[in-house]
Amino acid sequence: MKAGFVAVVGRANAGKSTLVNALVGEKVAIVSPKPQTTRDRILGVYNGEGVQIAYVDTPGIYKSRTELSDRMMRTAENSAKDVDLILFVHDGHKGVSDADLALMRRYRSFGVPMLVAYTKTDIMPEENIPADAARLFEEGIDCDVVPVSARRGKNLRKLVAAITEKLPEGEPLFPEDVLSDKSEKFMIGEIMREKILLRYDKEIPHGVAILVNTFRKREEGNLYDVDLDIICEKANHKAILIGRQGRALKETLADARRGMEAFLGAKVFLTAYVKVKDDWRDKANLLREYGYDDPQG
Ligand SMILES: Nc1nc2c(ncn2[C@@H]2O[C@H](COP(=O)(O)OP(=O)(O)O)[C@@H](O)[C@H]2O)c(=O)[nH]1
Ligand SMILES: [Mg+2]
Repeated sequence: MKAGFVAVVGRANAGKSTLVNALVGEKVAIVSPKPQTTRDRILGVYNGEGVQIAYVDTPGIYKSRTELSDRMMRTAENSAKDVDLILFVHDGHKGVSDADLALMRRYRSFGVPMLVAYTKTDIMPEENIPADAARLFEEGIDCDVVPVSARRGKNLRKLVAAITEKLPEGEPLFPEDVLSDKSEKFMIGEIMREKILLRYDKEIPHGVAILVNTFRKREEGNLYDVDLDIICEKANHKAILIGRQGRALKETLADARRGMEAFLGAKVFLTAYVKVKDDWRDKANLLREYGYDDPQG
C-alpha cells in the first residue's frame, strides 16, 4: 500500500484547516475567517483503499510580530522539510499574486514533491482556473494544480488520487483508529478558541490562550465536566470578552458548549474564567505553559 506524510502549507486563511478536516472526514483543526487561527502543527490521518495519508496542518505564513507568531512560522517551515509531499493550498478566489508565487517557489526549493490544491472554487468564476494554472506553470511552479472546494467537498476524490500517486509504497504509519495526534482535551480548548475567534475582532482573539484545567467524563451518564481559563493579554480585552452584564461571554460559552457537545457526542458542563496575563505572547515561560512549544528548542 501507499503511506506517507503530507505537509499542508500556504498563506494564512487560504483554507488549509478546512481542507484537512474535509480530507480526514472529521474535525481535527478549528477554522475561522481570521488569520492565525491554527497555532500548532496538527496531524490528521486519512485511511483509504490501499492508502494512508497523514496530513500535517500548519499555521499559515504572514508577517510576524510576536514571539508566538515567530514560533508559528518556524513550525510551518520545519513541518514541510521532512515529509513525502507538500500540499500547497492556494486561495483561488484571490487570484495569483507575486507573494503567492514567492511562497510557492520557496516551498518548491525544499526538494520535496509538491502539489497545489487550488481551493475555494465555489466562490469564483470557473473560467479563471485554467488561466491561473497556466500562470503558475509559466512562473516555474512545475507541479500539478488540482482545483477543489473544501467547503462543498468538490473534487476531493481527485485530490486524494493525485496525492496517493505521489506517496511512496509503505506500511501504515498509524493504527486505523487514530485520526489525530491531538487529544480530545486539546480539541476542547481549540473549540473554545474557535468560538472566540468567530465572535470578537482584531487583537482580542489573537491575544487569547485557553488553559483547560479539567476535562473529565463522569462515571454516570454521557456527560463531561470542562473547566477552563480564557487567558487574555490586557485588562481592557477582559472587559470586552465579558461584555455588558456578561452577555458576550455568556453567548460565547453557549456556542463553545454546543461545539464541544457536537465534537464529543455527549453533554458538557462548561465553566470558564477570564484572566489577564500581561503580554503572554512574548513570554517564553507562559507560552510553554499554554502548550506552544518552541519548534527549535
Ligand atoms: N467559500 C469557501 N470558503 C472556504 C473554503 N475553505 C475554507 N474557507 C473559509 O476560509 C476561511 C479560512 O479557512 P481556514 O481553513 O481556517 O484557513 P487556514 O488559515 O488556511 O487554515 C474560513 O472562513 C473558511 O470557512 C472553501 O472551499 N470555500
Ligand atoms: Mg488553519
